[in-house]
Parts: sequence; structure tokens; C-alpha cells
Amino acid sequence: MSDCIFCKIVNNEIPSKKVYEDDKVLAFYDISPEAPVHIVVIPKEHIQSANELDDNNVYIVSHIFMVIKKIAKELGIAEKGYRVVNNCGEDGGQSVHHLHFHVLGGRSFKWPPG
Ligand code: DGP
Repeated sequence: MSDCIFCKIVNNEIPSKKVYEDDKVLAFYDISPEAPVHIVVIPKEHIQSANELDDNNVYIVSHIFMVIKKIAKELGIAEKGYRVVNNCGEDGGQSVHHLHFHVLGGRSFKWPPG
């Protein structure tokens, strides 16, 4: 989508610090980190949110979680643990309307979230 920030990152129209890329998925450092390690993992295909997952595109979620497992190990947060967050829609606090998963690590987190 032409006005989507994350599509622009996929297309290298906006620079990002990438940690993983393949033909379907991109992972990069969040611009406003909430933890010592804060990565955003996205499908390259524009999917607006978790609400737009369907039988044809949901395979990307399992692929994203395999990518998360790999980068968590590489970034040294796998052993102590980390948090994966998907914000969906207005009440979920989603600000960029391209499906993404936050991977946060390097500190401990409280529950429930605010
Ligand atoms: P959310 O609130 O769940 O929609 O998260 C969107 C995240 O995207 C937020 O933590 C900040 C990050 N973000 C927004 N614009 C950019 C950008 O241009 N570059 C990078 N690296 N991250 C961005």
C-alpha cells in the first residue's frame, strides 16, 4: 500500500535497521524502543491487522513465529525470555495499520499490560 510506513520500509523507501529478511518476512528495530531489545516483525505483504488474517494468508503467522524464535536466539534474549505483542485496532493500540509483531526483551515485563 502506497501510504503505509511498513510497506515503505519493505520497499526500502524508508530506512530501517534490519535483523532478518526473506521473501515473505522482514524484521527490524523499532524506532521507539520500549525495551533493550525491541524488534518489529512484519509480513512483506500488506495485511492491515490480525482481523484481516484468513485461510489464504494465516500461514504467515507461523512463519513469523519461527523467525521470532531465530532472532530471539541470535539477539541473546531466548534464554531469559521475551514478550511478543500484536496490537490490533483502536482499543488494541495499533498505530501502524500493517500487521506486525513486537518482540521485546532484555528486561522483565509486568502483567497485565496497561
Ligand atoms: P503499534 O503501536 O503496535 O502499531 O506499533 C507500531 C510501531 O512501529 C511503534 O512501536 C513504532 C514503530 N514505528 C513506526 N514508524 C516506524 C518507522 O518509520 N521505523 C521503525 N523502525 N519503526 C517505526
